[in-house]
Amino acid sequence: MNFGDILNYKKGERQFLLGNEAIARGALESGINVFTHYPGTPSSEIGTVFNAVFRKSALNWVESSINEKVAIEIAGGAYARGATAMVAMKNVGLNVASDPLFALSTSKPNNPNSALVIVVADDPQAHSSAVEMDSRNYLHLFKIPALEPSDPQECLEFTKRAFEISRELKLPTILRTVTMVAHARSNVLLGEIKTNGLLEEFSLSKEVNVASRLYFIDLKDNQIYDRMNMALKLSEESPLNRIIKGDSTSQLGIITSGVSYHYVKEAIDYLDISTPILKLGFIHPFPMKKVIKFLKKFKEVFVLEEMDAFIENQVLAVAQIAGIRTKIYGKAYFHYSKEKSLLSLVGELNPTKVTLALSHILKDEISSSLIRDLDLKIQEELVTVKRLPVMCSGCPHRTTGYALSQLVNKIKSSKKLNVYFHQDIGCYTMLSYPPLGFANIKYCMGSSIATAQGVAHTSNDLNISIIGDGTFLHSGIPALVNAVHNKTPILILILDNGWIGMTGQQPHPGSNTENYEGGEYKEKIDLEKLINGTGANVSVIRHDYDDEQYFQSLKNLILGKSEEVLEKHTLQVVLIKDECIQKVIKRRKPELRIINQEMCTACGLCYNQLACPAIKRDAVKVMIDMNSCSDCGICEEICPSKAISREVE
Ligand SMILES: Cc1ncc(C[n+]2csc(CCOP(=O)(O)OP(=O)(O)O)c2C)c(N)n1
Ligand code: SF4
Ligand code: SF4
Repeated sequence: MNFGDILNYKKGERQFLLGNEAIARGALESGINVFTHYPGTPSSEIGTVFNAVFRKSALNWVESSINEKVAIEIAGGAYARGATAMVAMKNVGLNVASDPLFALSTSKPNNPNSALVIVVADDPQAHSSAVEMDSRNYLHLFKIPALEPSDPQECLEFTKRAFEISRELKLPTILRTVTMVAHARSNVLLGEIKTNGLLEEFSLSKEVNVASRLYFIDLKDNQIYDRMNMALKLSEESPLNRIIKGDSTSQLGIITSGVSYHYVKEAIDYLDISTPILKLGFIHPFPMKKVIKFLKKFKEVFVLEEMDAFIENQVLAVAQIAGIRTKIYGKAYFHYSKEKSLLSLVGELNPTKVTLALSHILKDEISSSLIRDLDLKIQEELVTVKRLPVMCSGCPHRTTGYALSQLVNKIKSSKKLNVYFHQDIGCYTMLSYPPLGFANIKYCMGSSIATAQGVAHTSNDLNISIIGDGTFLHSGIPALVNAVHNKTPILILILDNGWIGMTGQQPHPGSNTENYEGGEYKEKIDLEKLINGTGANVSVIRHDYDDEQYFQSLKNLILGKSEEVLEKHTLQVVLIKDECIQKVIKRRKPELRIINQEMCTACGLCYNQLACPAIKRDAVKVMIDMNSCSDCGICEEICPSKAISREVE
């Protein structure tokens, strides 16, 4: 199935869609004019769909922006002008977008069609994130409405509703998903694609679009809180907050939202009970009256949600305000009690965890053998093998990491100092894991160049920043300018693999987008010129696959530049141009390599220290797995016995 097909599906059809595809379809059915995003798992496919359909659709503009701040500002500009706009990002992306969003949510566009939906995809268990962050906590700060779908069908419907709410209230509206919704696939009943068209006439009125002290206090009073009250009314009356009836004599009720609703349904089926459920889809503002009415019916209520106790805490507050004595269970309740192992505030929920927690609440009504079975089941689930993430075979970052591994001890012992690695966010983050282990500090995208400065100002050691091209463009440039301005002696390695590798090889402004679907109109930013423009010393090295001395040249360059940093107290930048192998293998037929068993001494350099996953050792020999090898050729260059060579046909 092709992501671009979404435009061809007709009203009334059922298509087997990803949650992310359904969101894109929902936006197309809402007559979207402008889409921007910054890739980040689990939100990236929304951008892939829009990039694939852009030129064939009625959209005015689609872009993968340089970062989330710019993405939301572009969408926010279009929104002020009267467009129907969407911006998508992952959880931590909202941190980057939060400054403009705060101001944006206090403004009020003057145009009747204006609507802005912000899709934020959270990642419980941090499967593909550095941190586990619940973006819902921003809702109280921004004071904007938010919806949370449970499955792909709701992704489509809630997206459409989010645009309507935004248009009606003139407030940006958040659509919050989690991995298991964004990446779930199910049949989705489709509506009709709409082409809204932009009104020729529009007004950009200063009073309603400018967040400045002069207008802000009035705006906050009249617009933000008034609009929040209107949003609250919508939330109280919304069918997205609905009760699923159960046993009318049940002493227990369940309040849930998002994917947890499906876990609850599975748990109820498994335990063969019929508990009434309040399913919240319009999660902010919190529908207090509806919740109070629900609470009053039960002796006990169980709140189930992914990540923080966001809903549970509001249920507790509402119960306190209304003087309701219903006992409230939830993740916070279990987490802070002796029963933490039953349900924790950390990690991802699943049907077994939910069933187990529910069965413990209902322990007097459920057979003890069933609870024992569940306990065993969860123990089995916990023994899943934990594996470290690995870079692809042939990944250029492995080559750089291996070069560093050969230099570090040399520098440490000859200069009698320490070498500190400042890591950033990208596939190269995996260099932090064994056998290489290059990471002393790693915070967030773009932080490596600044953390290196922090340590350099307080020690004489060598500080090396490792940052990818995508991350450098996203948020590394200000820190580079800062370092140049302050003449801070650090070594910056920019691992320019041409793409945003980690999230699926999406383009960034420095990518050659000629071969990228929908990207032919993009101008490629020359990183070398950009860095030169800051006044930094930059040396460039390219991986040419015919150069059999690439690894040696890379090593020499990094060593030379490290010495310059230490001896001349200068800032040095090395731009390593070695394309992501996942892109290279699409254009080049790999030349496979073999190991000559007579020459191989099983020294371990290639399979242990370079740790290429395509090279394996069993009891008798070292071999290259032809299905995994991607022909980077580095093993051939580093083998001390010259045992590795190209396969001759
Ligand atoms: C604020 C933020 N936005 C998005 C992401 C998702 N993400 C993870 S790594 C990455 C960029 C990786 O690109 P690059 O630095 O070029 O390294 P590569 O993966 O190509 O090696 C992105 C966008 C994130 N982690 N944080
Ligand atoms: S996707 Fe590209 S950059 Fe990421 S590990 Fe694979 S080869 Fe390396
Ligand atoms: S580096 Fe060469 S000698 Fe060492 S294990 Fe690999 S193939 Fe054998």
